[in-house]
Amino acid sequence: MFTQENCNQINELLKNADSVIITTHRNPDGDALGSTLGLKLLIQKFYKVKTTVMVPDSYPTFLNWMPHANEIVVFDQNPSENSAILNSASVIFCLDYNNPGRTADMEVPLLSSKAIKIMLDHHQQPDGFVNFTWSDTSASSTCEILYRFAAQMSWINSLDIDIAACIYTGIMTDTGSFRFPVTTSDTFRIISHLKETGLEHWKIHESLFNNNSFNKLKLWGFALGNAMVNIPEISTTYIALTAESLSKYNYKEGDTEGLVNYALSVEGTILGVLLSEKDGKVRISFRSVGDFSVNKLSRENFEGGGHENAAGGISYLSMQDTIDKLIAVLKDTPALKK
Ligand SMILES: [Mn+2]
Repeated sequence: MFTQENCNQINELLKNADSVIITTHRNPDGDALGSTLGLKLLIQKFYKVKTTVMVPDSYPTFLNWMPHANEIVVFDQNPSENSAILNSASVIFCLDYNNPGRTADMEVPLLSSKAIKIMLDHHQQPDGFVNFTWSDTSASSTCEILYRFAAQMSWINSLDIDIAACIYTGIMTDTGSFRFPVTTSDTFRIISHLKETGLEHWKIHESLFNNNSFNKLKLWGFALGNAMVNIPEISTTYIALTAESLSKYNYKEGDTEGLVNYALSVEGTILGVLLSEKDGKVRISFRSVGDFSVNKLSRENFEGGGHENAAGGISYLSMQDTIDKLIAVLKDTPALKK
């Protein structure tokens, strides 16, 4: 958390800033958008400063309904203009990531900007590229940290239904609908407060989960029926989606969100992996149960990281070479052997 002095400094910064940019990681998810939009709405309640949410690349359409989502600036739609906006910002918030590499092409302008940088995050091993760091790896989500930050800034009695919807979305999605062990009694106390604003939480579940496109479900059918491989000797199940199969089902950003959990749900599986090929790279999602660290696996082999049981990575090899490399690494991993 921050000291009271940190909060006083941040208050002064926001009072005197010309512009505030709120950033998050590439492939933004519910926690990324919930925390950035929620913070924007909070800042707008208390300060006059122009505040913009900027994401590295486009976000999934199932998050289109989020309050003020239509005002989000997508960095890669106009990199030169958006680099200039980052460059001239007074304050940049870094939400739901702790390593500038997680912002893809936004990394260079982000690092070169002279703005004061403030991190709120719950991923492992934060990088020291910011001026203020609130890193809590035990927090369920960045939205839960945002709530605590708002409480410390004395903003919390001004929660309204839109801010509550943003914070709820991040906590709910990052806890797997309050299922994962990171969900604590404090998490539920926060939800209770959010409900007091009049929040209709069921509408959020409807928007997120009963909103599948026909193509997406056909893609999931193909993924489970034809592209999933179980290797019991190493307690691993993976799903590999080539660029060709993604395009056959008219893939849209976010269509494979949550698919990796089906790989993990296979009986006896400790490691579930989703590999998807896009723009000549293979993006990898890892999920594990128990004390097998996918953060370590991804950091050491696939230029990524995240949490102990959920992490992302990338490979510049072909799909088949990536799978071969993955299996070779896992074969030497005693924790996965039967
Ligand atoms: Mn998160």
